[in-house]
This record gives sequence, structure tokens and C-alpha cells, in this order.
Amino acid sequence: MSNEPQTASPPLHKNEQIKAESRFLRGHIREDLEDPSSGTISEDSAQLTKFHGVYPQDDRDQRVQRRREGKDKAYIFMARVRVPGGVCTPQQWLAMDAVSDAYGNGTLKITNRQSFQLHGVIKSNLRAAIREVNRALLDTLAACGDVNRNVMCNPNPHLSALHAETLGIARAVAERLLPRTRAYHELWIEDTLVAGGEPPEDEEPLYGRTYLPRKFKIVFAVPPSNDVDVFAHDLGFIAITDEAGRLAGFDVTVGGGMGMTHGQAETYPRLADVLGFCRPDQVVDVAEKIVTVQRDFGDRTDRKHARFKYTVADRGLAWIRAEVERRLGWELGSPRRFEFTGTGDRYGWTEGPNGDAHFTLFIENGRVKGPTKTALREIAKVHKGDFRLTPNQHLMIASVATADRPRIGALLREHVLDGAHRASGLRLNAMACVALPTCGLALAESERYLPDLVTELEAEVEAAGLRDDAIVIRMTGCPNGCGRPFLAEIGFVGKAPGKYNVYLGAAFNGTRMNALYKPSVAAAEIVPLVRPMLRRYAMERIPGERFGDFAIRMGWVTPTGAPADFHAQVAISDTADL
Ligand code: SRM
Ligand code: SF4
Repeated sequence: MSNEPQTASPPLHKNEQIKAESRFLRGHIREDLEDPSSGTISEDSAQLTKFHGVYPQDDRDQRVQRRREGKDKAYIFMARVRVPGGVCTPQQWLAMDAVSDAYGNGTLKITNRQSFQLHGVIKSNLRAAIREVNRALLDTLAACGDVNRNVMCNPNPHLSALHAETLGIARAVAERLLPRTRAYHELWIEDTLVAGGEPPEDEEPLYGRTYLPRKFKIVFAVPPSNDVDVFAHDLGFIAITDEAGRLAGFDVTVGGGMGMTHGQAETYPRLADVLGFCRPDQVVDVAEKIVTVQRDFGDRTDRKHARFKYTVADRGLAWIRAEVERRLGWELGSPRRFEFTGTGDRYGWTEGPNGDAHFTLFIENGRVKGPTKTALREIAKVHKGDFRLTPNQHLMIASVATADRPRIGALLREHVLDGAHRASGLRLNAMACVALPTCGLALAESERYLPDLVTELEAEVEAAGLRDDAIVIRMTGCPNGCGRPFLAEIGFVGKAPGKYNVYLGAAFNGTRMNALYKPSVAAAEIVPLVRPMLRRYAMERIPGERFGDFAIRMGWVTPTGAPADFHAQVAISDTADL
């Protein structure tokens, strides 16, 4: 025996045990839901309900007052509805609209991963809400949790055959990677879940008892649009066409992710690498094998180091490729050339190849409420095409029949939505995560603040003659990166109430991340900070030069994509404000 000191391997994270003992995601969720003494569920159950698309939250606006009154927090739940490729029918739209009114806070949130979120559902309404979602042939299964999440796909039907084929493949990947546990149906739909009793050992042939080490995200991009931000995800497929414009296959990207933690330099956002090329008929197998590599080699001891991006960074691309090819039994091809022009949406009417038309509606930060919600309800009643949730939190009313166009156009006009896309280029390219009051991780405002900040900046943009210039501006309430802020030309990342780290210099087409320009900027200081930059951009840019590229040429930042680009080299002191 060796005399070398034995280094014990670090213990598994506690969530691994929760998963292992959960009997394939059953745990004690049912008992917790039925416990009338509490408006929420236990911490262990909260880890499991995520796999069912359900998050316990509380209304943070009420926290202080309720604490003063000696009351519990105002407990609520968020339910995330999976919509592969973001495509749903008008009937499904109407159902979601009704569920949000009957059981939620009356708003519907279109997320930047093409899902719906229902906010403000109280515990006693959760099952009824999810049953309604299922009745509309949608579900919340695997919308969150340590599994493959909603699969995203570029939603442009005007690319006709190419897009339809890609969407079909995206849906097949979504289907293959769904958890197989019966727990979801037993618990939410059939009401047959009984306590105790071991489910069959092979209930999850792909994921096993402990599922993945962490969440896993897959997207399909159709160049020249990079609206899905392909490099921000664990796994991406970039459609490649042949000379005749037909789908030849996909470049495969691995190891992207946005999340990090302030002050922890070992956490960082990362752009995905291009791994190789595969044919359309190989995509589902490639996706499955890559997921199994992460299942087997991802870090299950530290959840802050458990995403696939760290497996790719630690083991190297060559190792990942060899392991994937070993599991596939064949080799991936060499990556092909692709070109992205931008990450934004095309708003307003566009014509399809068959005389049909599509209207992309700008919905600020994806929050469907008030007159917009009413209008979309009326439109859904007459629309015979489909609705497509965009990766930028907007909505495409797609494949409008020629005969229906006047009626839908009139409804848009009547509700003053036909001109929403004539907003400034800054607003049309802005994105904020949810943050306060529902997100339990928010350190600062985001969805409720970015629109006002954009209004203030619009005055500067107008004065500088940049009203119609597209500048990608994104905000998040914390460094988890939900609004993909590290891919913004101007990014704001919440640090503490009213304070943001300011990032500059990402590429307009999503191929380069930004870098930290200034940490902990008070909200009131943002406009004075950004104003001179916009003015110089207006006066000194080279024709066609994007703001992110200009910021680099001016030497304001030097993005390298290295972890240090995202962390302030100063003491993290203002967390004390929290
Ligand atoms: Fe996210 C956690 C909202 C896209 C990275 N995200 C959360 C939670 C569930 C907070 C929580 O864990 O308690 C937020 C719920 C807030 C609320 O009240 O609704 C939340 N994330 C969102 C959404 C709704 C933002 C939006 O306004 O659109 C997006 C829902 C997408 C969906 O439909 O599935 C959303 N989240 C993202 C993205 C962007 C993307 O995937 O394209 C990212 C960065 C990409 C990535 O995953 O690396 C993202 N969310 C995170 C993280 C950090 C993960 C990490 O690797 O560190 C967390 C926290 C966590 O997992 O521990 C998080
Ligand atoms: Fe919440 Fe942070 Fe995600 Fe915003 S980025 S939704 S604050 S977890």
C-alpha cells in the first residue's frame, strides 16, 4: 500500500441525496402541497418541484411590512410552462391567458427561453393551474431542475422549409430528453401519487436516480439570426445549408453559460466552443450522448461548478469531442462556416413565401398585461396560424392567413399595438430579467427598472442622433445572468439595491462577451456615465461600427472572455447593503 496521504474526494452536494432518495422526483411534494399550515413547501421539496417546473417564491415587496407585523412572508409560486421552439396555438394562448387570470397574478411572462411563466400562484391553486396547463396540451415538466430544459429554436417561419425542418429536429431533441418519471402525472394530473413504495428502478433510463449535476440548456440557431444567443448555452446547434439552401446539418457548440457569483473568481460566464458538425438525422443522438457525458463527468460536489461549461473548460474540447465520439461510435465532421448578423427580433409585418404574413409584436421584457393582454386575447380568438414566443421575450403572431390580416391589423391598431415597434433602437434591443418582486435571488431591480432607464437614455440617444440605432442593452438583478447580460453591448448586473456593475463591449451578433467597465455604479450615476459614451459614439464611429466594437476601439474595455473580465479587482464591500 502507498504511504502517500490519501486525499478524500469532496462529499456530494446535498441535492444529490435529495434527488437519489426522491423516488424519481416524488419526495414529499404531495404531503407539502396538502399541508394547510403553511403557504409554502419544505426546502427539500423545493429542490424537487423545480423538476416539475414549480418554484416557491414570496412577494418581496411585502417582506418588510409583514415582518413588522409578525406575519409569514407572502408566499406564492411561479410555474414555468415548457414550449419547445416557442410555438403554440391560439387555443393554447387563450388557455394560458385564462390560467394566469384565474390562478396567477393576471400577467403572463414570456421568458427569454421561449417559455411562459405564471407568477403569483398560491399553493392551494397550484394543482388546478397545472392541470389547466396540461388540458391545453402544454406542461411544466422539466421546465426547471437538473435536466434538459425547454429547447429553443429560431422562430422565423418566413425561412419556411429550413426553419420547419430545424423546428422539427428541436422538438425531437426535446422529446428524447424529457424525464420519463411518472411522478409528474401522478402528482399534478391523475392525483394518484401515493406515499412510499419504490417505483421501478428503470423509470429513468437516460437520467438515472440523480438526474444531471445541474440544469442543461439546448438551442437551435438558424443563421444569419443569432436570436437564441447560441453561445450562451450548454449545447447549441447552428443550421448549415448547402448551395441550394437546403439543410445540410448543424455545427455543434458546447460549454456556454452566463451565471457567476460576485466576488468568486472561480465562477464566470463562458462562450460555447464549436465542437464539430453533424447531419440532421444525427442530431438527436449527438444531443443525447453529450447529455450523458455531462451526466457522468459533471461536478456533483459543488453546484457553483456543476454546469457543463466547467466540464468543458476543465477537461478541454478535445477530450469532450473524443468522449462524445466514443459514445456515438462515429466521428463528428469538421465545423462549417456560418455567419450571424445580430441577436434581435424583426418587428412588425413580414411577408411569408406563400402569401401568409407574420407580425412580431414588441412586448417590453415579455410581460403581457393590461391592454396588450386584452388585445392578444381578441387576436387569438380570430387567428388561425400560430403564436411564437421569441428568445428576446417578444411575440410573433405567425402565419396570418391573407383573409384574416385586415381583422388582425385592425385589432392591433385598435389597441395601439401596431406602432410598438417604432420605439427607439435602444428600447427594441433591451432585455431585462424578472428580478424583483418575485425572484428570490435578486440583489437589485431589473424588469421594473430597465424601461425607465431606457426612457432616460432615450433623451441622450435622440440628442446624439442615434434614435434608430440598434444598441443591445441588457440588465439583470444579480450575476446569475438570466437576461444574458454578458452578451450585451451595454450590460448592467445588479450588485446591491440601486447598484449595478456596468459591462461594455459585447459583439452585436452575440459572438463576443463584454467586460466589466465599472463596478457598483449607483442608478443615479448611470446616465451621466453612459451619456458621454453615446455622444462620442455618434460623432466618432466609423460607418457601420457597432457600439460594442466602438467601446473596444476607444479602449474603455478589452474583453478577452477570461474569468477576470467579469470580476471587479476591488474589495466586494457593498454586499453589506443587502
Ligand atoms: Fe434564470 C435562476 C428567471 C433564463 C441563469 N432564473 C432563475 C430563477 C428561477 C430564480 C431562482 O432560482 O429562484 C428566476 C425566476 C425569477 C422569476 O421570479 O420569475 C429565473 N431565467 C429566468 C427568466 C424568466 C428570465 C427572463 O426574464 O426571461 C428566464 C427563464 C428561461 C426559461 O424559460 O427557461 C431565465 N436564466 C436564464 C438564462 C438565459 C438563458 O438560458 O438563455 C440564464 C443564463 C444562461 C445559463 O443558464 O447559464 C439563467 N437562472 C440562471 C441561474 C444561474 C445558473 C448558473 O449556471 O449559475 C440561476 C440560479 C441557479 O440556477 O442557481 C437562475
Ligand atoms: Fe433573478 Fe438574478 Fe435571474 Fe434576474 S438574473 S431573474 S435577479 S436569478
